Order: sequence, then C-alpha cells, then structure tokens
Amino acid sequence: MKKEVLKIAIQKSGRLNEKSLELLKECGISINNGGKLISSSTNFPLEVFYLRDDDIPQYVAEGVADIGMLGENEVLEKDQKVEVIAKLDFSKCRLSLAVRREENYTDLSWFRGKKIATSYPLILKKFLREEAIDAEVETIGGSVEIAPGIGLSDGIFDIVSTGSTLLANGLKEVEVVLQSQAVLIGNPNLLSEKRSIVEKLLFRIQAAKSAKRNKYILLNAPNKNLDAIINLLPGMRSPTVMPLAEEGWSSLHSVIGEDDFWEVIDQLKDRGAEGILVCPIEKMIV
Ligand code: PRT
Ligand code: ZN
Repeated sequence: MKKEVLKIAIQKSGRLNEKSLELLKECGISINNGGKLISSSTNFPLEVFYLRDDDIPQYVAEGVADIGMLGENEVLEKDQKVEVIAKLDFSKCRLSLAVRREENYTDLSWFRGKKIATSYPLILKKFLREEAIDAEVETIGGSVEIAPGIGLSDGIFDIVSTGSTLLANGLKEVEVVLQSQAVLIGNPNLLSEKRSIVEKLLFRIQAAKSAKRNKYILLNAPNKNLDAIINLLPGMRSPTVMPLAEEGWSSLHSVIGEDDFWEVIDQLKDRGAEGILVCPIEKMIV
C-alpha cells in the first residue's frame, strides 16, 4: 500500500516564509531544496507547497494541500471551508482602523458615512455590520496607508505591528478590530491516515512552542531557604534539588516561563539564590 504523505502549503516568500520553515526545522523535519514550487521531507511524511498566502485557504479547502500555515487575518478574509488546528505564536499583528492624526476622533460613530480603504473588505464589512456603522468600504490591493493622504479615503483598516507605518503616514490607530498570528489550518475532511500525520506534527509543534516559552533555570541556594525558593519555581512537576559539595547549600534545577523570569528574579535573590543560570530549552514535552 502507498504510504500517505501530508501536503502542507506555506508562503513562498514574504513575512511568513522564513518562520514557517524554521518551525518545521524545530520540529526535526528536514526539507529538500526549499524555494521551488514543491519539495519533500527526507525524514517525515511531508510535502511542502510554496504558494502566495492569499491562495493557501482555497488550496487547503479544495484538498490540493491538506494543511497550511498563514496569518489568521488571511484565513478570516478568505472565508473558505478550513479548520484552524493550532495557533503558532509567530507573526503577531493586529487589524486596526486608523484616521488622520489631526482628526478629532471620538468613537466608532465617527466612521458613519465615511470611506475606509482596506485590503480586508470582508472582515471590515462584518465588523461594521456588527457595530451598526454605515460606512463605505474601498478595497485596494496594497499601500493602504497612503489612501487618506491622497484623498482616496477618510480612514483605513490595515495590519499594524509596531505602528511606525501609521506614524510615518500621519495616521493614528483608533480601534483594534482583530488580533492575528500565524495559524495552522487544515482541510476538514482529511482521512484518518493523514489525520494521524497531522497529530504527529502537532505534537512536535507543541513541544517546540512550549520550549520557546520556557527556560531552564539552575541556581545555588542555602538549604534554609529552599522551601521558599521552590514555591517561586514550581517547574514541570517539582524542581530537582541536589546537594552542593559545600555543606548547607543545594543546587536547584527547574523550568520557568520566559515572561515569569523577570518577575521572580528579585525574589530569588532576596531568598539567597546565587549563581543563577538561565538556558534555552530545545524541546519540551509536558
Ligand atoms: O506575496 P504574498 O501574498 O504571499 O504575501 P503578502 O504580501 O500578502 O503578505 P506579507 O508577507 O506582507 O505578510 C504575511 C502575513 O504576515 C500577514 O497576512 C500577517 O498575518 C502577518 N504580518 C505580521 C504582517 C505584519 N506583521 C505587518 N506588519 N503583515 C503585514 N504587515 C505590514 C502592514 O501591511 C503595514 O503595511 O507592515 C505594515 C505595518 O507594520 P508596522 O510595524 O509599521 O506597524
Ligand atoms: Zn498575500
């Protein structure tokens, strides 16, 4: 019987391409000569299709590809029959409404009767409908941020990341409509053999994601303060504690959230922790 191969669509070039390939690499998947239209993995039943992100939802819905990696914003805009299997924690951005800096913006009702330029008409129209705002939507392919400046529209609805594009074009962000990040989507009718490959891939993705969010921490602590320090560092089950050669001291190993580390560092020092090492984790199976 022919062995099933899972077909994944990723962006050919652009903001998502590198990160998508990097994630596959972190999952231990080696890809042959990337960059062509199709390439295959040497050590995982996976074939990679390189496409424009706009086309990925349709290809996945039609079963040309089984799964795909792209921005949630594009998935919502294309509104195809696909399911979101996992959030991937990269390419985070938001879709926002923005107006000229000098406008006296009060609230959403400002947009009544106004013209808004966007490359995301479906998401915008849905939002305006829900908020009962009657505004005109002007669909344009790109460079949305210049539309108010050239008199094409009163406001824009576009992707914002740092906000510097808005700033450079004399605009201010007034409403955040949607938060977005890269997601893994799938055809809803995958056969069980392909589903089990997706499960395997997901397991690896979760391990890579958890590893990124956490750090391995090692420190030396006086035995009398061990309980207090352990309370700050609960780890995966509980920290590992080993005696140091020096009497009355122990070495403690644990796992800590990247975001939590800076929160507890002062408390660790207050409790006598010394020689604190924080190291990256490559894979984490919880
Ligand atoms: O060629 P193809 O169609 O495949 O690519 P594309 O040009 O449609 O997409 P691309 O590569 O620009 O972006 C792919 C995805 O990256 C988007 O769909 C988002 O999900 C995500 N993403 C994350 C972003 C940004 N951050 C981003 N900052 N996409 C676009 N931008 C642009 C935005 O359009 C605006 O012009 O960057 C500008 C805003 O950035 P700041 O930092 O100035 O606010
Ligand atoms: Zn695109």
